[in-house]
Amino acid sequence: MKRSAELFDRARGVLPGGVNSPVRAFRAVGGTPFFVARAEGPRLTDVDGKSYLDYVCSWGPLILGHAHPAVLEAIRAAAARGWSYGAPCEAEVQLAELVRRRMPSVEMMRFVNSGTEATMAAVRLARAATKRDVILKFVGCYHGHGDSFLVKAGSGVATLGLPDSPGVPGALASLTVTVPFNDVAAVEDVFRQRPQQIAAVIVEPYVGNAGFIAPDAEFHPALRALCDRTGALLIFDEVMTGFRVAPGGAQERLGVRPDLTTLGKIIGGGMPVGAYGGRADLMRLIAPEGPVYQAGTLSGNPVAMAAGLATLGETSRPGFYETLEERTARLVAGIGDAARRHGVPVTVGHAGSLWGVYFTAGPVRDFAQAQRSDTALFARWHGAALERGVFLAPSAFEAGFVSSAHTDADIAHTVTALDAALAQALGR
Ligand code: KE4
Repeated sequence: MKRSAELFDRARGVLPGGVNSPVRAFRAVGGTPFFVARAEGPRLTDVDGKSYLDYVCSWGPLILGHAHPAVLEAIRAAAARGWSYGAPCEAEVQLAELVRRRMPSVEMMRFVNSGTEATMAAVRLARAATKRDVILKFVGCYHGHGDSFLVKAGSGVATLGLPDSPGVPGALASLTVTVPFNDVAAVEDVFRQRPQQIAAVIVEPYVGNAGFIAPDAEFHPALRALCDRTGALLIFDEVMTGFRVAPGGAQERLGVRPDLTTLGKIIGGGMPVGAYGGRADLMRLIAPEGPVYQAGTLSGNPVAMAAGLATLGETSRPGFYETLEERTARLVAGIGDAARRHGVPVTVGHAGSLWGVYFTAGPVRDFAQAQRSDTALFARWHGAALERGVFLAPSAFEAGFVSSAHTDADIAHTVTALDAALAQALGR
């Protein structure tokens, strides 16, 4: 860990917390982050030469694993033709048409450079289209660092939000209402108390930013019906679930059609890409066709488009998602069996190759229940797993991922290593 430690010391002198995104600093699990020298397939190798089976996968984008040959070749070929034009290119159209084929609710879309940009633009569009200001989100769901989303629940269920970060104006936070995930009654209360005020409901269809929380069967159909009845728009934030939990994302898996969808991660294959899209009548309100402004210097970047096209192309192969889901099921079953053998209360879950583990007895239907999990045990488990060459997300409240580069042997090795890591974390 010597070289990583040296680099982390240097990094902390020039980057807040030594990182470019907070979760990477390992604050939730202790210890200090390893610095990556290279990555290939399912593995990361750090600057001290230690390799790890990677279940973070760049927080979702790398569904094919690292440095996939098809994606590498697409990036190389695109870069050789120049890597930023400031003018339209064919790849933007090709990727948009591919997204639409896989996700028919996305009749039109706009590429941006991150999931945060996508959700910010989607909420601005929803407010413009409905001429309403209030948005409803769910506790534990993360939609990027836009001011409207860094909001904590007010005291009462329907109380307007309070800033959850310095720098977020109270006036803006008060336009966001936050209720528990899976709580249809709480959503109905908000609509009853704020008739005709709700511009949009934005939701992670499967919550991947609180660990892994699956929706109740009736939850999303209820949200759809409430939005239809009240004129609010339903926004599925599929930055994490899009093309991850099914070929057409969570909306295909759940059979619910949102008005708007936000995307990111996989559609860039690891290059900076986000997107928002949905009903054409809504998207035609976006400049220059309509009055709602949104822009971006590097939006639709040709190299990023090429990476996204190559990535989605590989996921279109027959059996891709089935194999991935089967391997993920084997991983989480192995973790759950090991925890039960060690006498540890555990709740595991997955959808496609998005998965999560809580050290608490189930069910975990919302963030409050997730918070009952033993985060100290998770932190010790995370460290012991690292020692055994397995990299889990450095927080009990983050989801895990499996890529198509993870083989059956990798999964079996991981289950054995995580079993031993749990024994160590339990002091056995
Ligand atoms: P980005 O701005 O980080 O590209 O996307 C924000 C975002 C929006 N919506 C959902 C559902 C997301 O999961 C994300 C980002 N996810 C986190 C993972 N917890 C990114 C990791 C990080 O912040 O470093």
